[in-house]
Amino acid sequence: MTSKPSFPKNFLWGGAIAANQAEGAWNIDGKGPSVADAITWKPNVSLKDYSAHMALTDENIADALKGKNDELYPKRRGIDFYHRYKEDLALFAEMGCKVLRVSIAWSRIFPTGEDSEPNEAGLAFYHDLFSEMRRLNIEPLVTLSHYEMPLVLSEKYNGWVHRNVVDAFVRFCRMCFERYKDLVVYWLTFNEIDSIRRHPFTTAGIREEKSAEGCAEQDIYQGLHHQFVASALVTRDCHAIIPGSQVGCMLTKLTTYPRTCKPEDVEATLKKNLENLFYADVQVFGAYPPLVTRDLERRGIHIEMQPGDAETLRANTVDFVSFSYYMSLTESTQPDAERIPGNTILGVKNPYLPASEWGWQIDPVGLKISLLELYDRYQKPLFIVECGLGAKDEVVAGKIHDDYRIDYFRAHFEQVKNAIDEGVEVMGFTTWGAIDIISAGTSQMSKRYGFIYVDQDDEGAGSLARLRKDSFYWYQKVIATNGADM
Ligand code: BGP
Repeated sequence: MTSKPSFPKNFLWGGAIAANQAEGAWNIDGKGPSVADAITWKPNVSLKDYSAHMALTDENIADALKGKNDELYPKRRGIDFYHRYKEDLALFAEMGCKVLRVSIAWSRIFPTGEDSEPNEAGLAFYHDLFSEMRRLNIEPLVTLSHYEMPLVLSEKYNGWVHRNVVDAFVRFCRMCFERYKDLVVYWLTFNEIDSIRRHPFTTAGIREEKSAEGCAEQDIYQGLHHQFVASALVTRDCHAIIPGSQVGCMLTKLTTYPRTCKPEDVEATLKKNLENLFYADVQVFGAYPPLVTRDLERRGIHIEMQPGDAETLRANTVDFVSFSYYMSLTESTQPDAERIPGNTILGVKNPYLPASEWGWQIDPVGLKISLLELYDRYQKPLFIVECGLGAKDEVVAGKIHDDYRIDYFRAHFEQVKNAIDEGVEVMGFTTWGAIDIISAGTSQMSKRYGFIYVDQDDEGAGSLARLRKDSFYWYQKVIATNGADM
C-alpha cells in the first residue's frame, strides 16, 4: 500500500522578512544609510509613479548620506519592526512558526562599512531580536546581505566592483558570528546573488553610470566574483566560529519553459535555465561552470581573480541550497509572442497559467519542477526561503478575507509534499512577507504578502496596527498539523 505523502516531522514552517523592508529606523541608534535607503527616497515623487520612484539620483544619495529623514516614504520606515518586533514575534509564535528568516542590516553594525569600531546599539538590537526568537522557540534563519550594503561603501568603491568590499563584508560577518554564535545556527550569505545582473545598485551597490568605460557587464561580473569569494570566506569563518552551523546560498529560482517545442525556443530556454543555475553552481560545486567561462571569454569579459581564489571557492562550498520561488517564466524566440509588460524578467505570457495583479504567473507545479531539478543537480538539502502572493488585500469590517492567498499556498504546499514524496530533501518553507512589508521591486505597501495585515498605505499613512487575516488562522492550522490539514 503506497504511503500518503507527508512532511517530515522536523519540517521548518515559517516566514521571511528583510531588514530594509521591515525595520524602518533607517537612521537612528547609530545606523548608517544603506543602498536601500537611497533608492526609495525621491523628493516630491508620488509612490504611485513607481518607475520614477525607483530611479536613483545623486540628489537622493546625497540626502540619504546626510541622514536626511523623510516620513513620506514608507520604505524608509518599513513597518517599524525595529520598535515593534516583540509584538510581531508574538504573532509569529501564535501562528506556530518554527523558523523566521530575517536579515542583519550591514549598516546598522558598521555604519560606513569600514568603521574602526562596530555600532554597539546595532549589535544589541539583533542580539535582543534573536534572543526573543529563541525564547519563543522560533529558529532564526539569518541573511547576511539582503540589499543593505552601507551607502558610504558603495559610493566609495562603486559597490562590489572593488576587492576591498570583500574584506569589509567578511569583517562584518565575523562580527555577527562572534556575537550571535549562541543564538543562530542557520545562515544565508547573499539574498538572490543572481539579482546583481538585474538590479546592480540595489543588490551590489554598483552604479552602472560609474562603470569603467560604461562596460557595466564587466563590473557586474567582477562584483559577482567578489561576492562568490566573500560567500566562500564567510562560509569558512561561520563553520570555524560556530561549530554545527549550516550555511546556505540563496538563488532566485526562475523556472523557465519554452513557449513551443520549436528547437530554437528550447535552446533559448535551456540557456536561460543554465544562466539561472550558474549562480548556485559556483557556491555548491566550488568552481565556475566551463560553459560560463567560455561564454565570458566570447563576450570579452575578463574577471580579475587573485591567487588563491579558485582554492577558496573549492574549499568552502555551502551546506544547503535555498531559493526564492514566486512564478515560472516562459521564453520564446518568436516575435509574435506576447511579452508581459513591465518587469523585464517576466518573459512571455504562458497561456496555461493565471497571473497575479502584478503579472507574476502563478505555477505551483513549477515549484515541484524546481525542487526536482535542484535536488537532482546538487543533491544537497533544499530550503524554500521565499514564496508568496503579492495582492491588494482589503479590510472589510475589520477582517481580511484572503482566500486567494490560502489557495495559492495550499497549491504550492501540495507540490512540495509531492516532491518530498518523490525523494527531495526539503528543510523548510518560509513564506515571503509573512507580515505585510514594503515591496522591494516597487516600494509599494499595497503589494501585500502577509498573513498579518499592517495598516499603512503606499504614501506611508496609517496606524501601523497589525490585523490577523483569514490566512493567519489557516497557516496556524497547517503548521499545527504539519501540513496534514490544508
Ligand atoms: C525578492 C526579494 C525580496 C522580496 C521579493 C518580492 O526578489 O528577495 O526582498 O522583495 O522579491 O518582491 P517584491 O517585494 O518586489 O514584490
